[in-house]
Amino acid sequence: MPDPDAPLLRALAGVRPDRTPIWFMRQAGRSLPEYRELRVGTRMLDACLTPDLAAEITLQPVRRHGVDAGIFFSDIVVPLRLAGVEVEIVPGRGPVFAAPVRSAADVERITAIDPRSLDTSAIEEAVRIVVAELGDTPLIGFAGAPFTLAAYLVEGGPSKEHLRARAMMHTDPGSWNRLAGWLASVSRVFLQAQISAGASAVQLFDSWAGSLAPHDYRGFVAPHSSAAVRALDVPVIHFGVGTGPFLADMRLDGAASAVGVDWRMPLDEAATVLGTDVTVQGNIDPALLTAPWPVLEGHVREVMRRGRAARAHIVNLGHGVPPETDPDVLSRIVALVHDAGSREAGS
Ligand code: 1CP
Repeated sequence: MPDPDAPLLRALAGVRPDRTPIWFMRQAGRSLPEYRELRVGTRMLDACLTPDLAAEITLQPVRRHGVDAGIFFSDIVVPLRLAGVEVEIVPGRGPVFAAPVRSAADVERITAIDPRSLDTSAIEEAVRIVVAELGDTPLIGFAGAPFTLAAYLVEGGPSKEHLRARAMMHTDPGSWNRLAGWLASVSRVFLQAQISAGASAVQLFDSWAGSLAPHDYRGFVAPHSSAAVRALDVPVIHFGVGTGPFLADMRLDGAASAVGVDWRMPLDEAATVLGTDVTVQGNIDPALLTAPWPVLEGHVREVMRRGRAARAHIVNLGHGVPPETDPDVLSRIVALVHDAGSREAGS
């Protein structure tokens, strides 16, 4: 059972814990040799749906780095696969859909699938194994936000500017809202499966929201993201890259307990925009992971100093761990944050 006073959960509740919590987005995965070894011969989505494998991959970075949370090893497109949508994760590229969802008829077809029909038993089994193994350490569940999922689904695969999804909002708002509403329901079912099996918090990833104009974010996206996470039984972290121009909206009217900030906006500035009833998460620049240690150490200390402007701070990167990262550097950052954070609390 996770400790209800675990530093991550205290920070999410708005209390500054004695030890500053830290975890890394994409901490499981290709930066770890033990992950690469375990994945040989198994396709990504098959690995996600094999409970003991997904559980072991989730636990690897927790054992290695001593982070304050596990993040469930899965992918944002897993619930779509469970809904029967044909999708593969192509190595070196990302999610690719056999049939992109572009026309009103495509939207009609996909949204006819009942989100309550998803068989989430493999997810629940994996989460139960992880939670039992983690002991005091909390597990963070996650899902993709409707816009980031739509960015892949409408395009058919990864894209730079997500033009087709953004165009649909304006060319056929009815279809857009139907699709985004359905994606919100699918992600919510995925989150609820992880929560019912023991996840202590969840993160909604709207990684590509930064490609939106603020008024489009407000009008076409935020209501659907809110629907995905509103009134869940655990605290919600809401993350996106490049969301500075509409950061306050990322609070989702109080549905988010914490907002993740990328490396572009200093955390004290973010805290001013976000106010005092939300925790900040972030925002070590992933580019600095390859810098000489004294440079990186100075940067991490600066991130922690600026994070003191918020009601509470969860240290993380501004985006995911790059695959070529030296895992020892991540362990060293964890030790630094724990040491520096507890000195501060004790002083
Ligand atoms: O073979 C492999 O190792 C594939 C690489 C990989 C991994 C390890 C993919 C393909 N997904 C994942 C796991 C994953 N995906 C996790 C769990 C592990 C962890 O965080 O430790 C999570 C939270 C995700 C979520 C995810 N998938 C996001 C949001 C997070 C983010 O980084 O912004 C996104 C955008 C995806 C899509 C996706 N899946 C995989 C890739 C390479 C991508 C991105 C493709 C692109 O650039 O558009």
